[in-house]
Amino acid sequence: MASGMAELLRLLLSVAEKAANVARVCRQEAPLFELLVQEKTGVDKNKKFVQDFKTLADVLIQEMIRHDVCAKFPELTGFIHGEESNKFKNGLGESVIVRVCAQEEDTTALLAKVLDGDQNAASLLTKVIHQDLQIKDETAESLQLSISPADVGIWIDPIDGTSQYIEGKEEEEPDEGFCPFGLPCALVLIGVYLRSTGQPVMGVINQPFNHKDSTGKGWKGQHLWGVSYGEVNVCSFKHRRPSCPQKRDGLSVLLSSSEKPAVKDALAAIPSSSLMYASGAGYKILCVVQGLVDVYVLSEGSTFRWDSCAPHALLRALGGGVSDLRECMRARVSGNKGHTAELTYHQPHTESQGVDRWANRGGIIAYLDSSIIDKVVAALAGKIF
Ligand code: 2IP
Ligand code: CA
Repeated sequence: MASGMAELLRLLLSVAEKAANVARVCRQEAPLFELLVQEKTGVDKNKKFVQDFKTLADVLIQEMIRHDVCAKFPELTGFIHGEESNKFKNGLGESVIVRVCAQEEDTTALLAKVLDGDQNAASLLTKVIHQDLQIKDETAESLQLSISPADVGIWIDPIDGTSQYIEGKEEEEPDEGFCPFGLPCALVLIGVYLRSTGQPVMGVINQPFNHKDSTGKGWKGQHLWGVSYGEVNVCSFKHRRPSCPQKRDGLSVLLSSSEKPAVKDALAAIPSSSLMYASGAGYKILCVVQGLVDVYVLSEGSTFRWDSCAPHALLRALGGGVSDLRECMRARVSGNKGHTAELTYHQPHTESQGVDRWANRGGIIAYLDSSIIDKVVAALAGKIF
């Protein structure tokens, strides 16, 4: 079954590119853009649909990935998870289950029903969803892994950094640097984990808005992937030395702008550390993957398995990882220094309800070099949790 995982990777690269096309089309085509940015206020609040169009875009991407993957790999049915529920209510109060149909016209009809009869918007979306798109990548195609698609499960975050996507600030990513906010922070994340151990083994990241095209109006994206299983560690991103200008000497730490002041103060007290901020959980891990910062630290349980699975696989392929911050701190207290407490992706917190079952609730620490864990944990000891 060696080629099964290579085939799966090729399919995930293609379907992530289709997802990026949906994300771009929703901002580029006027009828969709109007729906995307509509503010639901006052009397108009429930006139259109009960859920937002942005949620529909998310669900649609998720269902498209599910549809395309299950069509080729039926053994993955029931093992593809995402954040969104596909049950919708339209303006007439009718319940519609959003799914991608075998025939294009059936998908259009179904979407028109969710979109309160807006045929134009429905067919614009359907066209992208049903396009046949193949991404070619020689390295990906020559992969040999001793596991098969029947051994894995998938986490999808259709659009991570939704607020940046909706706000749409047109920052371009600087050469060898990162954007603190704006469209480049929005990412499509598809992570693959091993059903038996929960270890992330494959990740595809598509950044739909990486740089402007030659007309200056549209956007071009980029994708990255990584595979880490057994002896095979391959990442499409290659590090260039010396690293970027934003990465200074000392320890560069990337945080959410909403991080607790106590955490910021404790990390700022590490000799020659510098704190930086960016939007999007996936984007922050991607900055670590690209070596633009040394570490991403988050003290809250505000990210979920779908946020971290894909970029975690890329970090592992490069020798790094993503760990549970609280577990790392506990390990230090109990003298178990060096225990990395890496996140796994197969088991829910059974005592929790809804999305909290899949929260990365001890916070996270993402690194290329695991010796950084000790420095961060020592600085935070006694200050949080
Ligand atoms: C969000 C998104 C946010 C992030 C949050 C994620 O996912 O990545 O940007 O917060 O943790 O759950 P922050 O930017 O402060 O790190 P989504 O956009 O899919 O809701
Ligand atoms: Ca997310």
